Amino acid sequence: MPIRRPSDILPSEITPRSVYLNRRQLFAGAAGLALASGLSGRVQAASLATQKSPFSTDEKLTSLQDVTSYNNFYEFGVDKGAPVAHAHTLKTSPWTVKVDGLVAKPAEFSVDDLIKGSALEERIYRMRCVEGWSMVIPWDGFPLADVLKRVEPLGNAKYVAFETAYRPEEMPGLQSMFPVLDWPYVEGLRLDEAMHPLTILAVGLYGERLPNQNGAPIRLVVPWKYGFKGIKSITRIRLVEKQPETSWNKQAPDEYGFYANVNPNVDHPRWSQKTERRIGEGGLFVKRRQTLPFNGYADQVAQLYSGMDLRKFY
Ligand SMILES: Nc1nc2c(c(=O)[nH]1)N[C@H]1C(S)=C(S)[C@@H](COP(=O)(O)O)O[C@H]1N2
Ligand SMILES: [Mo]
Repeated sequence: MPIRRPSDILPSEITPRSVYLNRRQLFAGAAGLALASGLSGRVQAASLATQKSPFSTDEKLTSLQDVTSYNNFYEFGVDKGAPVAHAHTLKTSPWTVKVDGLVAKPAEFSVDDLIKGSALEERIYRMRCVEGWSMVIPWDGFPLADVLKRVEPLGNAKYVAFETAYRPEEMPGLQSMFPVLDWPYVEGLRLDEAMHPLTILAVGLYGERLPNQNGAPIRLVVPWKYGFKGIKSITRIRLVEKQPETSWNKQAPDEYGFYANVNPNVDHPRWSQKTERRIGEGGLFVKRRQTLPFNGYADQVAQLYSGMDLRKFY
């Protein structure tokens, strides 16, 4: 998609402030809490100006409270509450992302420059974790393709490899004597998956810069794949020829494949993937939802896998 200059953006496309009043109050509250408890949690003053996207779902949003307090980010502990409790120790500014490997123009981008140089979009995506829960999150970001095009991939580049920061002094989960994963966290996509317009690098959610627990300052979002593909706090993106290793595939290859497309018909060896629990829909009588192939994005992405046996390439 062509990048539009700010002058091309219709006022109606910019998220109205009133819509996010509650959100802003919540963020302000979070900042106040962090101050009161003597933490260095910092909330960016400037909101992100984002255009609406035709790729957004109109489903009910998961609350900011749930999106920012029920997380997986093993660098800060394995409990869902560990990231919000501990991720404030990660220093997210300044931050650069090195983009290199099989490219004509390797580069190191600062996140601030990436934000200034791109037309940010709000992408409201359904997210589905392999553990069986889902959320609807309003991300702010831009297509990964925009960044990849800037470095000019060479003809033999077939995959994209991603790496999270490795900082034991800022990430308590890396200090453990019995590491849960082989650090740093790594992920990968096929080049066509990486170039797909649905694939974004997110720098914010609910119109504000990403909270640390959600992968600040920049993380991957691939809405048709299980959550673990959405690698957080990225420092390096590499174009490569061979399928790169991924953290969860290394950890348990029979449970987590390279593709990890959301698929109700391929069970995890220890549980079914047919249904999901939408976070925030509590109560005894709330039914689990049916999980959709490709998390409901089949119309846009199924053709990427035509001719592939998705039971074998799970
Ligand atoms: N670096 C890193 N990225 C990560 C993880 C992690 O442990 N470390 N967990 C993944 C998993 S399993 C999920 S479900 C999503 C959760 O993203 P969220 O907390 O923003 O909802 O982040 C993914 N990205
Ligand atoms: Mo996950």
